[in-house]
Amino acid sequence: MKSHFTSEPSEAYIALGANLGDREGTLMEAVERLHSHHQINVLRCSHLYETEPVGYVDQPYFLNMAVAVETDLDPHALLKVMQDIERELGRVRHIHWGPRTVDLDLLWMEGLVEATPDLILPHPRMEERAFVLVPLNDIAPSKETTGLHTVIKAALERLDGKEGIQLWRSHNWQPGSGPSES
Ligand code: PH2
Ligand code: MG
Ligand code: MG
Repeated sequence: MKSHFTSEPSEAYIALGANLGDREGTLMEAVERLHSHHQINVLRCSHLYETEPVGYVDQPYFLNMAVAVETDLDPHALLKVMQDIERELGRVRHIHWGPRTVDLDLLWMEGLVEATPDLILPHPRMEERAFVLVPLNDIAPSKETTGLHTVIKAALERLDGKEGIQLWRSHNWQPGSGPSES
């Protein structure tokens, strides 16, 4: 655990996606930047998946992944860090659900149900999106009390398979050692 935590950290899950430029490099950089924040510790990192675009289909395939972090930030402060990373890595907002250099979505935070104009938790569309659920399934502990695992399992069954989701790279993230460096 990082020594900087001032209060008991909680666990949070973040989905990442990219479909422009060096997708893998950008995702890895986003994970590094999350981890290098003094109040965020990346605990687990999913494999990387290449996924068919959903919603707005006339755009390049995405790479998607998910991470579990621990943090003592409140969800709005965590979201602000995520949006800063998106901006620093060159994200420009053009088309709703359109192509993006990098997208970080806060999915779920331990014990939190929240509905404010800028943040809804759990993420309202995560149960409909295989490109979120498949990576999340890699990192959600199967023996946990929070019910996240149960939600993922049930949602994946309802989704009737994982069409349009291909394993791109199996991945075992360690701080400072993305797969491109090893
Ligand atoms: N993100 C979207 C819209 N569509 N499709 C895939 N496959 N992956 C994404 O991350 C994605 C998408 C809006 O955030
Ligand atoms: Mg998104
Ligand atoms: Mg987003």
